[in-house]
Amino acid sequence: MTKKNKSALTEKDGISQPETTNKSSAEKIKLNRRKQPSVKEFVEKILSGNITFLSRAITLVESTNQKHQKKANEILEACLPYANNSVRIGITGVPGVGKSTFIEAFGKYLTSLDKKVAVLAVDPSSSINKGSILGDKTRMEQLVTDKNAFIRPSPSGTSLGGVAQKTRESIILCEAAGYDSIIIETVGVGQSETAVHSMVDFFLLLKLAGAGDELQGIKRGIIEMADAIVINKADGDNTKNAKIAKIEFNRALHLYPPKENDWIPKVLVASALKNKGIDTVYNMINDYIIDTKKKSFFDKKRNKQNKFWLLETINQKLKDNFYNDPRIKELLNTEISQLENGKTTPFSSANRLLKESENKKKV
Ligand SMILES: Nc1nc2c(ncn2[C@@H]2O[C@H](COP(=O)(O)OP(=O)(O)O)[C@@H](O)[C@H]2O)c(=O)[nH]1
Ligand SMILES: [Mg+2]
Repeated sequence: MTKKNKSALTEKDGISQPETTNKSSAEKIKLNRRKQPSVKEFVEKILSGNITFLSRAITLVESTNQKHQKKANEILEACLPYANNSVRIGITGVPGVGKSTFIEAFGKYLTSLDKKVAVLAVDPSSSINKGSILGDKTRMEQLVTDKNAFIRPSPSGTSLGGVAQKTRESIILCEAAGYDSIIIETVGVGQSETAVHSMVDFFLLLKLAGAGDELQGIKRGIIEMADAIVINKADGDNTKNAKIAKIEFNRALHLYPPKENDWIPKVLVASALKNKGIDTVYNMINDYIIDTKKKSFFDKKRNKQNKFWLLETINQKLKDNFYNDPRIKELLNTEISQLENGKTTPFSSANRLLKESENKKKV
């Protein structure tokens, strides 16, 4: 059994696969007979909260097949009017800090409040090491079996832009399926934190208490992005250190200029393992949402994010079209060897390539 197959997430994914579901046999037969349901059928099923169809639609979103993408786009457009009604929370932190454990505890807390929780991930490295950050050490065993939770590992892809776009689209599908709490886990590699920050309402940074000097080792820019820092593993011998760390982070955060919405990032302590402080984190996020909705900042931020993703998607598409063009691929190789032989400059090479791409479009 591969590492991936052992993960509880794969089991969860399994629940969503038609072959292994407990769906009624009539539904199974229907799914088998007509391999690809219509857009209308997809949308109806998603809106009724059908996990099998939600999973299949996400698979279409993640597919690189053009036919699948076209269908995915039609499903997305039809689902859009039913989306948006959720709180989107991003969670980041170094590996081992307890993200998965925290998401499990937090997710269970949310479902205990009758909320429906979808957990997605942005991990561009998952396609390289074949693992998922959601499926590593902690498998969220309780959350996977919760009927009000839907967990989906990171889409695979070569570029962060691609992975992030697929996750954003999956958010829309999950919301249309009635998930009112969307949690997006990311590991702090490269630009993935920035990507997740630009698709969530609230961005949470998990930290561990160290031996003093708490700001050491914290990535530049992450403080500006975080709406809250939660010092995890505040249990046992670590309880005191966590409290000290809280004071230090609070002091440090006050040195930063206030955010656009006047929100001063909060620092809390929690123990994901012992289920301590989870309710406090929930209340804080809730206060934030109420406050930013009152000030219309909530919608403003989402609009800004939509605009950002519009431009981002255009950039991505332009690049993909360019680099995937076989003519360009060939010419690029020629230009590179010309460049290596000192026969041309990067700028004239680039111009020739771009011109070639333009010419091709005209014919
Ligand atoms: N003592 C303690 N251990 C924790 C806590 N949260 C997570 N852990 C442990 O830390 C390890 C890494 O946790 P995991 O959730 O997989 O971290 P991730 O890599 O950030 O997702 C696991 O062995 C967890 O049991 C906590 O609050 N207290
Ligand atoms: Mg994890």
